Amino acid sequence: MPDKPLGKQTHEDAVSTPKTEQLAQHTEDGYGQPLTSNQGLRINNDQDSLKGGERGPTLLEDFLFREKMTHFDHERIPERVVHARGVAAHGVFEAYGNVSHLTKAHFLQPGVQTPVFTRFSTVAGSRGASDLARDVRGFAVKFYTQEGVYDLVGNNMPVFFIQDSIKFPDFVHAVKPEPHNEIPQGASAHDTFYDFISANPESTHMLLWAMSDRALPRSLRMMEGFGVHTFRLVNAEGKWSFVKFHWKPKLGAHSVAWDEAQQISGKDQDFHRRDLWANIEMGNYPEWELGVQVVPEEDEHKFDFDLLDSTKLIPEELVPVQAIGKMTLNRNVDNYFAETEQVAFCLSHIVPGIDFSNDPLLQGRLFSYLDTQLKRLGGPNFHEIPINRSLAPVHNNQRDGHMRQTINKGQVAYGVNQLNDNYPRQAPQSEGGFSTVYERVEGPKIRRRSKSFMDHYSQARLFWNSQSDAEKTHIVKALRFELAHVQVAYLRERTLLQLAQVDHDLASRVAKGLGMEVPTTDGKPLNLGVPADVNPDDYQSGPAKTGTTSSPHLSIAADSPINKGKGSLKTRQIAILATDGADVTGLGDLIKELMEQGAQTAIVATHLGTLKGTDGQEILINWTFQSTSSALFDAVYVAGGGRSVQALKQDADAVRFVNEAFHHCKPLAASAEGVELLQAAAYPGAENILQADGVVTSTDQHTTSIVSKFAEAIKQHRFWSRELQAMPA
Ligand code: HDE
Repeated sequence: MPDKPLGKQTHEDAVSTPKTEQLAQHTEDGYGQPLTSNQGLRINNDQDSLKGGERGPTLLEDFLFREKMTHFDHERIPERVVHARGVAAHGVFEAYGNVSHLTKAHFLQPGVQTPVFTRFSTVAGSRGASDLARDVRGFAVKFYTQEGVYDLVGNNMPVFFIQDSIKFPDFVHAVKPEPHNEIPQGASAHDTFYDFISANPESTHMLLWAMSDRALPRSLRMMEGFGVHTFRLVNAEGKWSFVKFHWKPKLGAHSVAWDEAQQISGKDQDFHRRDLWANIEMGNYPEWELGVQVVPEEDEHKFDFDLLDSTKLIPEELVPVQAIGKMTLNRNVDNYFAETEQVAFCLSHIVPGIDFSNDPLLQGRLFSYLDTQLKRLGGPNFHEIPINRSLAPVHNNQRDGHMRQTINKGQVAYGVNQLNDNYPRQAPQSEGGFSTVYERVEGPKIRRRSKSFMDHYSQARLFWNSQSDAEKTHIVKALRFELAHVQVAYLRERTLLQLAQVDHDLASRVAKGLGMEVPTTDGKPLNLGVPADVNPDDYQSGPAKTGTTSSPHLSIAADSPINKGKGSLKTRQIAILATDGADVTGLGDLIKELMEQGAQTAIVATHLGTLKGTDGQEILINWTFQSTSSALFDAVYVAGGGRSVQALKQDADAVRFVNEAFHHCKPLAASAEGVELLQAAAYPGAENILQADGVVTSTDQHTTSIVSKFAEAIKQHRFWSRELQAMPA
């Protein structure tokens, strides 16, 4: 299968580079060296096993065969139970915030640069699942600081499904493929997920995030990240404040349409992985600002939600996000397994100046990640794997264990010793010794959740209220899709009941698509997650709060704060539809102009090779309608030229290409006869395609005015208004 448009080697490279050089580019390890065993023994035949006679049985003596096969048999390590599918890159974090009064963390002090390794992931699917599943994305950053490794293991959504980590195995079992038939792969649209969701109202807020556009990022480079929990920042005097971490993408936050996501999954299930890889290879390094929301210790109880509850966010209207640094990802991995697969994130990887809070979800994670790494990486020495190694020197009395790499010297392997002058010694705080913040903890030993965690719907409503009309429609459609895949009607009803607590309009729009009525409470409690011997009333959601009713920062519409003023053509993929007989005069200028603004273009035609323009000029074709899809592009341009357009109009795949791009609300442009292809692609309800938002046409060939109008349209990302008009929900 050839590379996709963003691939390292373009079709043009492949055509112009001599065969021998093309092969040499792929020769890395051991180039020019003899083949050896793992012990360095040179091998003279790696093609035949050792046999008793040419046609006889293989001999047990064949140690070379056994070494090779044993290694192969053990090539896989257990995949992550969650976040199995991931992609990662190296980069640098540069701090520039005025934070010394808040934290003593060295890597956060202005001017300090720290190497990072960042792994993005989907949660539910296994390693081979599609990148474009409707799912939460993991956003885990390992900072190799001078004071030790710091891991900020976050997601692309600021809240979570549950409040206490003891429920995590239940939640994960519910969302993962069902145990009897292992269906569906990487999808929440099934009964067990909605069984869990509809019985656990604490999940309702996150459910809306997972049904929103946030769950379908256009690119990993175009999504926000969040530390989710409230952590603490600690300054040199030991004074601490609460903090929430945010990653804000420089390119803005953008998503794709659900129908498009499903098509991408079929056409290129490595879409996000490829996009990240290729853009880093091309020098389009993605960047995020690290921001913090800081709450002084004394303001802990100032909010109408509990800061320790991970199903709640702090609206940016109440506590603004201050930028304190920037992360740039600028180097791809050399080896996926050694780096991306073996990287081990742990919440307990912390540095002085940052500390944990008592959030019960965070506290449980402190146990789970270390435990997971022991299982996945086979023992307690995973910190010695190159990708996990601290850049700060490591000295302690831990010894031995599976796959120990360090060759410790000397006779002392215990603390409090005289033979080694008591080294390695404990470090005072003034020399960077980590010390947990002093906090008085008092209370009965009790298995209970605080009543301050029990408002399950107010912030779900805040999120709903903060969405644009198009985003709301996407949530409604997503829930219709998901619940249509739920077989047991009772679970649909129960989910509608939860939605009705958030907003009646939301529930009734979803219900309409399901051919149902919004049910009224049937006397059953909304929360089935009430422990035995506890008064159920103590675990029911309290009355809805007033407070902030809408927060523009929660939307990713074009005019939302995250996207305002950030429109650009940078890294946008533009398909140019043309085939033999296209009017190529000026097409080169159009392509040049778009590329100068940072876009990438590809010619899509009815056949591969070259196309002959009206003036006899030949242009290299990148893709055919059979080998790519409009779902893989951000915008489409149809070149003029009677013969070319005629051929495209007669090609059902070409017509569908345009039709789908329109359906997915993408910018479209056409010159001269190219306009006819747009008209041929209109579907019922979209007959006025040429007047629709984001459709740019010109009666002349490739004029400068069409380029600038088209560029403006691409900067808008999508024209969801079309969807609202043609496909209301
Ligand atoms: Fe995780 N999570 N998680 N999680 N999580 C894992 O650790 C866990 C949670 C997150 O790219 C596992 O190494 C518990 C919230 C990311 O390697 C495991 C709870 C957030 C990654 C685990 C949570 C996350 C993981 C599986 C409930 C956002 C991928 C493999 C308290 C703040 C890191 C592994 C990577 C991975 C446990 C909830 C983010 C099993 C018990 C909330 C980004 O240890």
